[in-house]
Amino acid sequence: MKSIEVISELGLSLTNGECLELMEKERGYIESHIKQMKRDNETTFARQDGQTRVERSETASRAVKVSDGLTIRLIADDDLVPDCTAIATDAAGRVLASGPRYLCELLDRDSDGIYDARKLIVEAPSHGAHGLCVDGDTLYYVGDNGVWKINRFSTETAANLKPVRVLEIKTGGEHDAHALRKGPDGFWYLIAGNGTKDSFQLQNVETPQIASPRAGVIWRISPDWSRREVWAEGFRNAYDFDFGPDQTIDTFDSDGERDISLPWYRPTRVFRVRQGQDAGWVSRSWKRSHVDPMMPTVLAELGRGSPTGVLRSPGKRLPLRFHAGVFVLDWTFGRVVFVSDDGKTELVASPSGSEGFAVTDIAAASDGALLVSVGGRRSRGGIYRIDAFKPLAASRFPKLKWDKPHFDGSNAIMHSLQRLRANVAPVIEHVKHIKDTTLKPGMDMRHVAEVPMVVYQKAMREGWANDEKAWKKWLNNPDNKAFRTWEGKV
Ligand SMILES: [Ca+2]
Ligand SMILES: [Ca+2]
Repeated sequence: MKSIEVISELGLSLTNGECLELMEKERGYIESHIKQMKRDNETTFARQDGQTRVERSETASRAVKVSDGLTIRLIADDDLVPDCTAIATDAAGRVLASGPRYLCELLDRDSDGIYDARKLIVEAPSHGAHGLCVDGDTLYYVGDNGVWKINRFSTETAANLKPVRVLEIKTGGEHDAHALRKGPDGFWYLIAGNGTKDSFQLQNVETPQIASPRAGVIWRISPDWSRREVWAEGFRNAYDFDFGPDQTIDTFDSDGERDISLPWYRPTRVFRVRQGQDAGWVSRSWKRSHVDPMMPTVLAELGRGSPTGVLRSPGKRLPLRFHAGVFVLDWTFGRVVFVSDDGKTELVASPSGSEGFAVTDIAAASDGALLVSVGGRRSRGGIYRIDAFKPLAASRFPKLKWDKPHFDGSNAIMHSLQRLRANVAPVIEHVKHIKDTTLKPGMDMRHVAEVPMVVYQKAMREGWANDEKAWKKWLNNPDNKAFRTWEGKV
């Protein structure tokens, strides 16, 4: 495992990545407590570690390398945005950020492009927002077991800002509710990880496309929050999404990290999803392959990683090659990757040395540059700005077309495939029952699988129903694992 050194402002040396959580626990509590005391009076320390804010920005910016034609600059440091989990921008150019127990607006009092103070909006949510979304003068955040809204966040004084919960849903864990966005159709879209199945009872439209949702889902919710429908299902733990062309949504889902060396391992994948689709994560060690006709389009496979932020390219200002596609973030390896609509990928930013670059969220600045936050699991917080070396004139960027659904094959075919999958579901349930109740499988007459009738009929049609070799091949194929009652090689 690649490890990234994070030097905190207190001079502690911590190891990032999956072991960070364990190693850092004790240290993190003390550290965050001290930081909290420092922040309580909202004073900003212009000088730390003998360096000015500008010098610290220069050092941190040099530790990240960016792709040709781009520049990067740290614009908010750990003292302003510790352990930053989410960022958002508004049309007036405000930058909003959240982390554990803070949601704030950043201020640049001397207009040098580096934030030097912050205005606290609310001391919440406790684990830092996972979703942050501005709609006019209303700010929404996802955290503290719900979606909350704060009216007139930019004009009212902090004492008058009272968050109101508009939706109750599990948050705070790494597999709970995450990002929120307002769709081009005026509806709310909320993505939730595979730890939120208790919330499926929130679905209340008359004829939902997905009647019994599974795993991680994307919700579509009416503007007044009263009508709720699961729009897509079967994600493992995608954190963020953005709208793609023709009523699609782009998202970045996690891999099956425990199965890294096994044949059925699936890497992190960037999906382009349509309404009603199932992204194929069924259970631990069982994720469907992209060749499955029911799967969303897989725009890219990006190996190991921990997917976080997703942003449709703001287009304007950045070099032309970044105009049509989506930016995705990987927390584990500190990668910002661009995936174009035709599936080409480019590494946009990554750490140049051993400094941490644990990317958590991405937003478009009002001028079209990219803002990327770092933090997570109590690591160093910050916000970087990625800009074009020679910005293009910010004019006439084509608006995203979202008025008609994406056409991908015949609906009749999709419906019959859906029916076929529904037919197979009882067989899978039965297999689970056999597995759970059979303690010692016999050695000679071993029950190895339940074969769905549709598969047997297919074998008859294709002439291999009596071919022992062909059946062994079918049974040993990891894609058919769900039908196996005993998992050894046949
Ligand atoms: Ca400044
Ligand atoms: Ca986001």
